[in-house]
Amino acid sequence: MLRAAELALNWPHTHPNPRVGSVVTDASGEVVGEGWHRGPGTDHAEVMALQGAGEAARGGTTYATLEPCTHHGHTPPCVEALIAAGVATVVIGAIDPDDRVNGQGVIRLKEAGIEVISGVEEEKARALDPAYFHYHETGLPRVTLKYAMTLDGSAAADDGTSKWITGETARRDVHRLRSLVDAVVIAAGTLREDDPSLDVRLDGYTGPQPRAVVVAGKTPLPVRARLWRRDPIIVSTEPREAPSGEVIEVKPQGEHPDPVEACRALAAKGLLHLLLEGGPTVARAWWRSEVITDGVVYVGAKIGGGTGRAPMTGVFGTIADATDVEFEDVRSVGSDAVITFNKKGT
Ligand code: AOF
Ligand code: ZN
Repeated sequence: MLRAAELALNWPHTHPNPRVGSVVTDASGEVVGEGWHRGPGTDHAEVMALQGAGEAARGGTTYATLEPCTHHGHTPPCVEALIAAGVATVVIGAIDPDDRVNGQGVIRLKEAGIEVISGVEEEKARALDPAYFHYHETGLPRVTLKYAMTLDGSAAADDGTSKWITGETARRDVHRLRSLVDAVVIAAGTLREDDPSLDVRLDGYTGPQPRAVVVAGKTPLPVRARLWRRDPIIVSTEPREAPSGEVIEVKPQGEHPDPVEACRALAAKGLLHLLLEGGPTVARAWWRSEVITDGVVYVGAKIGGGTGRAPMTGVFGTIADATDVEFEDVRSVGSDAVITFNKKGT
């Protein structure tokens, strides 16, 4: 199962489909096939592994990090492939939360006389693709908040400048983060002020680029911006023209798009994992709407010493109202530090 989990990450860009890995052993327990999913329209992991195994799968065991599917989607059901291959035992990591499957896979395999063992390394299996599970359980995407700040908690200088809080290595790490999400989200203010590209610029990177998403209130969008080359999605509270890409309209919360509605609309487009890159107003609105599930904070080895501008500005209410989060990882990147956290219960 641990090998299957490793295989699942061979191609992390599967959304809206899940990352899934699979290993097939023959009747003597020897590995005879390995597979992983590569996104909509391609073979499911078990099918790829069974193809590698051929006749050797008969009487053996198939391991899959996700419950084999029972429905005809882009491809035929995996349970039928497992039954046809004469597999004796199927070992499953996590139950598939997709309504079309959700336990049906286990039932169908058992009905066919196959021994099923489920919940093996379940936590690891779910951790392969937290966004997929979060989406099917809540209808919302995983939203990772990212920002950089100085050691004394400032995201911008007194004159408003905010570039180069961290060094080169940390900035490269952001590109690695972007390569693992479906979309990078900013507010229209950041589009105007920073003119970002929001793409992955890493040597040798050949994977897909994340979609660029701009959350826009009532103010006009810039006519010229690098982002127009990337066909962004504009999430807007009203109909508007954009030089490229597409506009999706969602109901407002005050002046801005309602964060929950914006998230729902983006997830419905298959964007199950969003990286929220700012600025502070959108970060605060999305945090208060409780759509943010986790975060990555780069801490520059610098002290500002000014009045500065905090990433989201202060505590909402009193200090006792601050939300507790769980630090998942704290590590150095070059001369800076990066902290990844999960909001409790997500
Ligand atoms: C598996 N193994 O490797 C994957 C599964 O429309 P389709 O055919 O691409 O199906 C997408 C759904 O199939 C997805 O939501 C999930 O329920 C299941 N994905 N199942 O047994 C796999 N990728
Ligand atoms: Zn399948």
